[in-house]
Amino acid sequence: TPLDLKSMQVFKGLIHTSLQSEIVSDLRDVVREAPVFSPMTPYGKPMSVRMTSAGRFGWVSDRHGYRYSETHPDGAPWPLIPERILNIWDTVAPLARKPECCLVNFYGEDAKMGMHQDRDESDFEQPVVSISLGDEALFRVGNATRGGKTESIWLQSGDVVVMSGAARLLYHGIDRVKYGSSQLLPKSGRINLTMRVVT
Ligand code: MD3
Ligand code: FE
Repeated sequence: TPLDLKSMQVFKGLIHTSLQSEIVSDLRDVVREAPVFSPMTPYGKPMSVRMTSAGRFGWVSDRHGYRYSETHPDGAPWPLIPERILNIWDTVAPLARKPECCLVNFYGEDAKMGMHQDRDESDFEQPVVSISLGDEALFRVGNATRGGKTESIWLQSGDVVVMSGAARLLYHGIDRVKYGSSQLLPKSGRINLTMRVVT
């Protein structure tokens, strides 16, 4: 049974440790085909989070700004979203369309993600599903406009968050990672998978 935080659904510990490890090995295959990169912020500074994607679309950023692209910065199409990751979408969002993007974010020791909205998709009726792996992270959720009261929760390895309805357009971000808090990954750090319908 999910915990409701500002109408987002948090499924604590939905993914058991053996499935988490299998997903990490699926991600090694994804990264071999689509190497991680440090996207540039619009200010010309690299983001502290490194990323890659799977699915029809991936998230890229360059001098034109942030956008979805059907190709990796190296020009190749993105790898398919691994079946085990699609199965989690189907479990928590059975009525939704299929995800067209699985963004893979890598957080090292000092990585964070500033407060933002996910609003580059064309259908906000479709949910966003997030999977946390590895070190725990302090997740903050605010409101549909910038500012106002926020709530924070620690996201741990195996937690799944579903943003739909009123939650879909809330500002959110990652304040910090408790580096070394999980044994899942050989080198510590956190991986977040964010699946979305883009078109
Ligand atoms: C709330 N990622 O990639 S996941 C992102 O942990 C992103 O890497 C964070 O925000 C991360 O855009 C947070 C949880 C999440 C994902 C999507 C959301 C929260 C959301 C969409 C709408 C509202
Ligand atoms: Fe986001």
